[in-house]
Amino acid sequence: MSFKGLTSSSQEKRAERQKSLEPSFKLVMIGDSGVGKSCLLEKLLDLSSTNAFISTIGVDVRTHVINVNGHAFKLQVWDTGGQQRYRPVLSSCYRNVHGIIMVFDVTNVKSFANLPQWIKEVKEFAPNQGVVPKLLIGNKSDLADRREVKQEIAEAFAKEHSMSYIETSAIATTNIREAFMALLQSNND
Ligand SMILES: Nc1nc2c(ncn2[C@@H]2O[C@H](COP(=O)(O)OP(=O)(O)OP(=O)(O)O)[C@@H](O)[C@H]2O)c(=O)[nH]1
Ligand SMILES: [Mg+2]
Repeated sequence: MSFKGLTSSSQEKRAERQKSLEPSFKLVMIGDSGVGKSCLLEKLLDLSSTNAFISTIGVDVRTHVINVNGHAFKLQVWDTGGQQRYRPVLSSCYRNVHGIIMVFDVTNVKSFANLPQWIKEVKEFAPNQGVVPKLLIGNKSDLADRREVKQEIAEAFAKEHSMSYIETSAIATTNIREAFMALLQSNND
């Protein structure tokens, strides 16, 4: 099959370039609906966003090339819908995963209180979860006056569950690249 407008030699070059980007790196983002998973990913990928809440239906898979310590990684991010009704679909997302990003909203204590349930699902469905790097993100750090979860509490929780912890804001664009890089680097060590 040929791509319209591409000669076979440019197709070969394209294939070569793709190969040189190995290894590809699969990440799964999970967490309650509305915590900001899609917004964080949109900001990482520099996609224009209206910041409107368009709840993800099922799973949205996006690819991106990111440079870590001089290595280009082909990143594949599975942005999952946090609504309860999509949970049955999620079990198949964890196959061959290289990193798990769990997101809660620092202004919504319920999204923090639900983390043990997410951890339980990861344990159940991610066969390699014992060795795969995991990152906990406390998002919406820009809403300081509405904070319901203290940073120290979230940090202690993350430590207890062998996860790194970082606070981000998809709106103020704080720590987003840093968060993804931290996970990629821990896999590249
Ligand atoms: N103030 C503030 N609002 C945010 C931030 N991140 C996301 N939001 C808002 O939160 C709402 C939900 O964001 P989404 O990214 O769609 O949430 P989600 O986690 O993908 O939700 P599901 O797809 O249903 O699982 C949107 O209205 C965003 O504008 C943030 O860092 N700060
Ligand atoms: Mg979403």
